[in-house]
Amino acid sequence: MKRVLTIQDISCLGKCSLTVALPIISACGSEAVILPTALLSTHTMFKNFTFKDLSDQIRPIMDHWLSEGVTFDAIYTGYLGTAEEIDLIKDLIAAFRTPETFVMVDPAMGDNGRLYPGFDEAYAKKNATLCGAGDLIVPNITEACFMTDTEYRTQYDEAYIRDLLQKLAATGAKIAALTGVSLSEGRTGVMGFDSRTGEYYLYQNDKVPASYHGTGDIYSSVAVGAIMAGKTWQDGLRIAADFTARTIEETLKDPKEPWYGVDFETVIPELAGLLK
Ligand code: PXL
Repeated sequence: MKRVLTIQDISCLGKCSLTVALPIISACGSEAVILPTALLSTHTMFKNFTFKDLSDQIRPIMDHWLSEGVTFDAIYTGYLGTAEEIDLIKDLIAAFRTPETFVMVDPAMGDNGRLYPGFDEAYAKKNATLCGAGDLIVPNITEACFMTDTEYRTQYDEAYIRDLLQKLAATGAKIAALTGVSLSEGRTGVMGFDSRTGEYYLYQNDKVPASYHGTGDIYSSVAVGAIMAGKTWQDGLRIAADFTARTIEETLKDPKEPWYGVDFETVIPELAGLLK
């Protein structure tokens, strides 16, 4: 069985980061190992959330795993918390990486042209250095713009997306993918760029007319799960887009505040079909 280490926060309530990654990676048939970076009462779209930095635990946990000879088939990072923590995570990746390890970085830090509460431009730039360690990186357009000093636009064409992908690849990431890319009316999806071959991959599906919080974490978890299940990076990006769209469709049946999170739970049984 493949073993995936996922490194991100625990938001106790609010359907994001580890509470999403764990069930989805398991449902894709891989073992999910977690390294929590911070403990929050809720995600940061709630008011008055608590935040406990757990970075002092990273090195002791890592040293214990190293002494036990633990290995990982994939390392997948998401929302981290502090710039200092990113350096620790880079050390961890270097310590566990083998030529076979698949490293996926989701530099989760913003959306809709803004960084999430608590993050600044220095944090974004630090995340760009983490992206440099990625075999696959999956920022949204907001995150990509903050990491590459690019103007954020809501109206754009394919040339703007290709330019952003090339700037992302310049961080050192082997494959850069941008999520939330809409290149025609009523369609949305993902565009990827493999810097080793120069290949672009565009996948668009019908845009569900709603935008929910936490969809990025669902997307990334399915992508890494699908790739660990033997899919190519292109198929991983496509399956993750289809699954995420389905979760939004499901959520529309039971409308709740868009900042809360999406109902991915009832769509999990469909993963098996998507991964066939
Ligand atoms: O990736 C979304 C996310 C994860 N973790 C925390 C967040 C958010 C988005 O706001 O606040 C704590």
